[in-house]
Amino acid sequence: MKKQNNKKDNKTFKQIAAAFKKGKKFFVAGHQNPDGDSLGSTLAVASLLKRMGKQVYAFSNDRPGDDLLFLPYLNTVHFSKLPAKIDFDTLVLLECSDKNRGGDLGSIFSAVKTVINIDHHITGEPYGTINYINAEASSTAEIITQIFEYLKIKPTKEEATCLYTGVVTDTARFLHSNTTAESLRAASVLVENGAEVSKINTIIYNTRPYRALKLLGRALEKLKLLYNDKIAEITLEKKDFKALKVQPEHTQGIVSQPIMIPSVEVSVLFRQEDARIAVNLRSKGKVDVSAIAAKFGGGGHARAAGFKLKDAKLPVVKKQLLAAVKAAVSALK
Ligand SMILES: [Mn+2]
Repeated sequence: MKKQNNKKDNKTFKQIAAAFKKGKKFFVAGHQNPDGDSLGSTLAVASLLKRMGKQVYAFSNDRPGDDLLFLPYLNTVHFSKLPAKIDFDTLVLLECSDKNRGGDLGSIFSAVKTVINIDHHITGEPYGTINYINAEASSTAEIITQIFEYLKIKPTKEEATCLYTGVVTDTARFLHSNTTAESLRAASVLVENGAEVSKINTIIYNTRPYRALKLLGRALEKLKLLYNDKIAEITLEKKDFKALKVQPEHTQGIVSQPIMIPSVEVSVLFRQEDARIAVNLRSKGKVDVSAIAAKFGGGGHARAAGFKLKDAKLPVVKKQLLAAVKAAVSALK
């Protein structure tokens, strides 16, 4: 575990607090294909601003996966729908390392006076009028929790639930190396304010459909170790999905399983879908798999990345990708 070095930037918190107080009509959004952190942070900020007496339009370009449907206030989010009348003064963009990550929000950017950009990913270009970027924070939700504290406003049970979900999913239940004393402290504050640890954990991590478990079984049977057991490879073909009557989304979590094997540095899942090949990559930490995914037009994080190729042939994609992974693994000391 890292020691606490993610210092809070009170000067920027002060600017955010002033903008929250000054603004009247807010547009709040996270990134496309939202995860627990993006959506949890969006919901908590939208709720906070409403409690401060503001008009709020909460937006998400896409719907979340089934495991996040329990989030409080989810029905207040406008999914993929922009309002007919755009007269906002403030845009709060969460977890968006570039201004296009939230979707097609050009009309909102042109309408507002103030753009507040809050994120824990290093941003290429700080596009906001106010930018709070802390790459040492585990999650955007951790930063939002600090903003509640700065404002001296206690999160409601619902807001605490949304934010705890963000911290817990971005740290994978406090397992990843981004788990710091500060993320645990933020979690403690959220639990104090009503987030239910066991309930949230059961919904997100301990609930799997029957078909997803059957698919996991088949995937583990097909697991191969390559290159002195440093690379794990699973290939799920159309016929696997058909035989088990499962959908490609049932593969969630499968690619992470082989990382448990001590020798494995990188785990790769190839998924043959109707018109495309999807590839998921996981790293134990030494190899930056986002750099590999980028070569194929994809992206992600150092430890978790992926890409999709249309009209590609499975054997060709496998050969090229595995060569790139081998090159990255062989470069390790
Ligand atoms: Mn995040």
